[in-house]
Amino acid sequence: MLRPQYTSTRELISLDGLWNFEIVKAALQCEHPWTNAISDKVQIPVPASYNDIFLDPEVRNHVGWVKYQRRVRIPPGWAGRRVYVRCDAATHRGRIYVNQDLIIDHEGGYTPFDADVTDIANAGEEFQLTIAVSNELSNETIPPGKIETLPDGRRKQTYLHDFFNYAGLARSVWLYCVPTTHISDITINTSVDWTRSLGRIEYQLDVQTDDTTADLCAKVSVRDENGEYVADSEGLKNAINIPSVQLWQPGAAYLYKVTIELSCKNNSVLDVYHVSTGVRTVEVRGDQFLINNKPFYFTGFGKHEDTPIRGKGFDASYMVHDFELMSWLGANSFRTSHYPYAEEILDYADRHGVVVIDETAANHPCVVMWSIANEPASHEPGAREYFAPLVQLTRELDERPVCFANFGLATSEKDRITDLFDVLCLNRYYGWYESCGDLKMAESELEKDLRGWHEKYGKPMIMTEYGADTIAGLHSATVTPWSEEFQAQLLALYHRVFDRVPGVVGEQVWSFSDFQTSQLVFRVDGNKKGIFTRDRKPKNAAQVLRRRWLLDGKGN
Ligand code: GCB
Repeated sequence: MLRPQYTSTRELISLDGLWNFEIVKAALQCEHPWTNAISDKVQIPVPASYNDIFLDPEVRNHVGWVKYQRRVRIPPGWAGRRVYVRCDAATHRGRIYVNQDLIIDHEGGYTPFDADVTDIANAGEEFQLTIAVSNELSNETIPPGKIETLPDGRRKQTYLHDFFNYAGLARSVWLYCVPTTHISDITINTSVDWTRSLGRIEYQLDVQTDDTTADLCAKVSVRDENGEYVADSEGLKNAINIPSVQLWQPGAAYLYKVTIELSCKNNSVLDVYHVSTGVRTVEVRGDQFLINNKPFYFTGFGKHEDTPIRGKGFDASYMVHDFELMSWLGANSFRTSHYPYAEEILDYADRHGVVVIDETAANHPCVVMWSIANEPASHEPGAREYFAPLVQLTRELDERPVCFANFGLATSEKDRITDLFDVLCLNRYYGWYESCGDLKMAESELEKDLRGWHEKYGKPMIMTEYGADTIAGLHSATVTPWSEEFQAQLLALYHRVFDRVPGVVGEQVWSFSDFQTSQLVFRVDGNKKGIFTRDRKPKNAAQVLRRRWLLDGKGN
């Protein structure tokens, strides 16, 4: 599925802005008339999670469906093309209605979906667009959860993951059109012939057409960052060689612009689409992680999409500022914990040479590895049977290394699945959840743990979570959990161990910034393990990281 794009053959209109909004009351859940016009007395911004926009706890803690609605006009010039409404995400389930008709029902709160409205709405006319969104989590959703009915009849969503169940239209909504015969998917793989400094872009196009007799062909051309022609090729599937290739490097991104022109043989161009791509290689060799044939050391964070008021709503200002803060510390990477992020964020990482461990399929040069689970019960019977086919499927779909984030209970003796993966990712909280405040014990336990994994598997290891909750402004000259000094001391301890143990190829602190969670006695207005506060002010520990990553050059 391709993202909508404005090209010489395609157009798009942003539907972001204020929409009419309504909470669907639980009692009406089933028979509610979904498509009634919603009053404009309550309006809500898109993109944003709805929970923190209003002050009413009934909205914040609502369990079930809400409705977003607005009127949309299809431009008259779009007659004869295919027209779609595209939702970049509806957390966790979304239904798109055009006037009275349900067009699509999509499950999965962090992935996009399209509704084809061509045969329902006419060019030049207006229609009522309703998007119903449900935030319910069950044992069949990702992430999972459970709904309880309280004695007073209210429904309560409970869940085990440690981030607030933000919901709604947190990413953009679009109206777009494509030619009836159009490029529907593009797969790009890149490789390098090191002896000849030759880059290679292999591509494959999928096409959708109503005309089964059409004799289609494609021209694919590559331009460099200055817009200069580099090479081209023909056919729906082929490869293009790039002499004296400029590699996409961590910290020094280089993106080629690939232009795909679909046409009928001997006829004019039918469709045009552009893809920015980088040429780079990724390989696991022994206990090393190589990018472009050179050992790479990950520095950075596990992140969340989380900001005040907007919740998980995409915000370009926060995005750019977050990347600025990461670069200020010398961080070279992050993990998209614990769900697929907005595509805009991966685009930005592509453009700025930031390396990503991604939790979903999206083809970006910045993505060097797939993480297919966070802290599963990999020590329990059945774990292997569950994960083996998933790893196999991931490998069939893409050639990048595969990992999962292991948690403390699934020790190197008890874990049943690590041999299936390429890289060991470990989340550890010695000194915090275990031996809280005892830094001496934490240091020896951590070292023993890491050495155990290295001796058993000899694979590269990345610490994908380590850290301590810290209240900004709480200071102590003694070893005091929750203080800024404690967080700094704890990180320094982990770093000493990483530098002693062979096979450690990365450190990603949990977490980039403080973030909202469900209400629990050990969460003070959310999780406070951020190196930055929720409004992005640095805590003391930022200096420890800056010294190590930027000034001492660890990972650079
Ligand atoms: C973890 C989880 C992360 C939590 C973190 C914590 O292991 O992966 O989602 O937020 O611990 O702070 O407890």
